[in-house]
Amino acid sequence: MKEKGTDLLVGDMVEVELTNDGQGVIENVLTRKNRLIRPPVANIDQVIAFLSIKAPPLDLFLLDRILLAAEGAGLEVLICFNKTDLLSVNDFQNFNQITDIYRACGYRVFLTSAVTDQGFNELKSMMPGKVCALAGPSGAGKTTLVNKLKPGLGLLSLPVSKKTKRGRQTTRDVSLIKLNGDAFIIDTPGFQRLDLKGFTSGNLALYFPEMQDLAGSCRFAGCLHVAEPECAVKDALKTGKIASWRYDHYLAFLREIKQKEELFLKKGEKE
Ligand SMILES: Nc1nc2c(ncn2[C@@H]2O[C@H](COP(=O)(O)OP(=O)(O)OP(=O)(O)O)[C@@H](O)[C@H]2O)c(=O)[nH]1
Ligand SMILES: [Mg+2]
Ligand SMILES: [Zn+2]
Repeated sequence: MKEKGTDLLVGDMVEVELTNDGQGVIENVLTRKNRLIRPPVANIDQVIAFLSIKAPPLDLFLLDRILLAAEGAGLEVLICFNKTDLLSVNDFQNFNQITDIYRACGYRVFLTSAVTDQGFNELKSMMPGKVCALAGPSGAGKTTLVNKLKPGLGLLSLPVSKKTKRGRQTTRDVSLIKLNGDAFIIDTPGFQRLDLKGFTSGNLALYFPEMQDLAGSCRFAGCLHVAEPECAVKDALKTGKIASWRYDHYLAFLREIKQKEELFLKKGEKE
């Protein structure tokens, strides 16, 4: 099939004109209901933030970025922590605190293992009637999951590097796969970096579910929850209602967004 124009994403709905040789030409790309920059997909119903707990090590900074990107695009997002088989009993206790925090934020959290099959059916039960896109670092086990969902598919999956315990960027393309019934899953290349687009320093906290409701209780309207007095978010941090790493990530994202805003202003001054 030949494409007309280049800005096509997996998940795009298109109108195709059939040609005499049984092929087709894309005549029109229909308006997208949503899109993500990374993974580059369109018209999805659900993002599955898919990370391994070990090998590669759990990266909560990346997880919070994925959650933010999904929330920013107005998408439902699930969290899947994979490779639970690699956890010791002690590890599990620490890890439970992490899952509790995300659940308290309102996220649905799944613990899975391709080795023991833990959580597989629960995760699968979230897919009917939806187009789900996997998003997470290389080596987390995304393709392994897709191969389990559709036996016989045989997508390439490779062990993580013994030396670095990181993935090897095995999947290079985005592929949409039809599962039984009306479920679709999108396998995607793993990534480590994810730019924040479409957020402002003023609206960032609205995308952190645990901060959303508190923001109205801060003394100052427009409080950014950094050093302002009588800040409800900072109070919640002190009493442990907000997890320290979530707040630290908020501050890091805020710095990043502010830098972009300052650059934008400087550019505006020059013009
Ligand atoms: N122990 C363990 N290993 C797993 C699990 N799931 C996947 N793996 C292994 O992890 C390695 C990486 O899996 P992939 O499915 O290729 O990872 P990926 O997320 O698709 O990686 P990229 O395509 O590079 O983004 C493979 O050796 C898998 O067999 C799991 O639940 N437990
Ligand atoms: Mg893969
Ligand atoms: Zn505040």
